[in-house]
Amino acid sequence: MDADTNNDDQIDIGINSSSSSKLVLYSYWQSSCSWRVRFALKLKGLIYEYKAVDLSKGEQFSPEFEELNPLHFVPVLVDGDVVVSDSYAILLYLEEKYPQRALLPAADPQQRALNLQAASIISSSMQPLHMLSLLKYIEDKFGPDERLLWVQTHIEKGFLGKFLSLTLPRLFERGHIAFMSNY
Ligand SMILES: N[C@@H](CCC(=O)N[C@@H](CS)C(=O)NCC(=O)O)C(=O)O
Repeated sequence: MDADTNNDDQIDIGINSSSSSKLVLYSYWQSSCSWRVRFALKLKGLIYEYKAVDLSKGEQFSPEFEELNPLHFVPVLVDGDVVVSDSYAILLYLEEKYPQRALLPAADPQQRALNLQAASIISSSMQPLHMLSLLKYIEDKFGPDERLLWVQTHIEKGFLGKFLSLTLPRLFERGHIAFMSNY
């Protein structure tokens, strides 16, 4: 695992720079789950250390990383003594611990629910069907053509579904929702 500094993500105003906790994000550049968290950290102006876990080299299976997430998935956020894995949980943790620049609309339960619905569709109903370990399993069992077909089918199904393709863009256009569902 490389411990490198991601300057791009750290140029912000650093709202947590005076706090005692130090944020560390275990991430991989091709991981959409990790990007969700990176966007949120950036938006909230939080400074953090970026630790790359190279999934292509199997670094998610290292003993050091297994201590943090026995499921071997990035992202993992470490905030002092607190360790949170799973992007959805990390977003909600950040929202509660660092409420500045909210990810969710403040008051309206319906708008909050729509945001959570969009985030949940992507993180629970779509992305798990494309994770590296699953695609490797499909390729090993059925070959590379089946792997490609599987990915295309499920990405199209998710993005062409009525909620993400019609309802959500309409709400964005009208300025009704533009928060957590952006990620
Ligand atoms: N539900 C988890 C899923 C995490 C996940 O699937 N991470 C992928 C990268 S986006 C991963 O680490 N894959 C490693 C593997 O499949 O071996 C989240 O949203 O964080």
